[in-house]
Amino acid sequence: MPLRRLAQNPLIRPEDIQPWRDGFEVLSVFNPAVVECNGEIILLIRVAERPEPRPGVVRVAMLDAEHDNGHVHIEEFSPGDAAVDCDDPRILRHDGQTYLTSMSYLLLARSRDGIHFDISDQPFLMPETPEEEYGIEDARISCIDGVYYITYAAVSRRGVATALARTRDFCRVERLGIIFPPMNKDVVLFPEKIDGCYVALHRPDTDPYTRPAMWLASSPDLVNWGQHRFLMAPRPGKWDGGRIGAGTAPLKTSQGWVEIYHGADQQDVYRLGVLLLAPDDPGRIIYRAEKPLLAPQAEYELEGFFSNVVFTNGMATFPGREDELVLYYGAADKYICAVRLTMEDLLESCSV
Ligand code: MAN
Repeated sequence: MPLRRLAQNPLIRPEDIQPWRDGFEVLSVFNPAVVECNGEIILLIRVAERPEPRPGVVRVAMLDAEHDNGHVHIEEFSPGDAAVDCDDPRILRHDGQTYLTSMSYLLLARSRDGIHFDISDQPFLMPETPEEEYGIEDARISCIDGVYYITYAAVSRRGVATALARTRDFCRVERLGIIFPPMNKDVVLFPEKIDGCYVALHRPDTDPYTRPAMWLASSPDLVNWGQHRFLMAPRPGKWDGGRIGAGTAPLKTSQGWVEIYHGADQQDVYRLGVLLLAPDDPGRIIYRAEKPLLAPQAEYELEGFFSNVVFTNGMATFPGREDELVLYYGAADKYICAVRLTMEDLLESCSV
């Protein structure tokens, strides 16, 4: 399918943002939630910061769990210590405990043209609760009846949970607590009720039984979720053979719900693919892409903090172009990029 990477990619880089905390550096700006609001495109950027490095130690930041005051403290580990495992740059394991090598928060950016963004100088949402001890990550936004609902991963020593927040104006934000307990992430909300219920895609971690798969759940009020139904699993040997998870908020089209999801293969290369779900029953898959829509190819996707990753959390109508979409994505867990595609091409790719 014809996809056009924006010539201005990466649109946002770590150096565009000042560290929020003294003594920290911005490692990555990536995986933004996306929504259109009053003629603007709004991104909720995941900013990952880490304590400035010191020679001979790995420094890990986390919320000060004893005092519920949003303060962080830093623990230092020696990479030479046999009990320390830091093979994956994203995490550090020590004595049966897993930590993150960076701490993320959510930052708001606005744009009228979808390309140039005004980035706020104040955080939109900071880690605050014990379940957010290691940070908050990978938001998604769905506008339901004029209210913007934000789902995000809350990471702590208790695991990765998904929390919900809501805002009407992107100024004030209200936390509604954890809606899916650990281990569960990649939660996206359908923008309207289906058959009288709110619906979400979610991704429980089912290790060691099977690879993490996508599920559906329903709710009367967006807070209490039940009626869980299996949707689809990774396909070993294919581009989405390792792990999968929902990406964009499902988009209502003439042919059904279009969902762009991520799939990692067994070598941890992250790609994006298209899914079409039946309009009246999102548990019925009309189409699932055999080939990815977007795969790491550009230099900024092949090399970064975690290489070979494209990961989306949202898309929007391209400003001024009714028939065109702009899909935002995190590239190599370091940058924010976007591609343009037409609705027609997207729907055509789903017709089997
Ligand atoms: C996980 C999440 C994402 C990240 C990918 C690739 O799925 O932590 O935030 O982009 O891994 O590292």
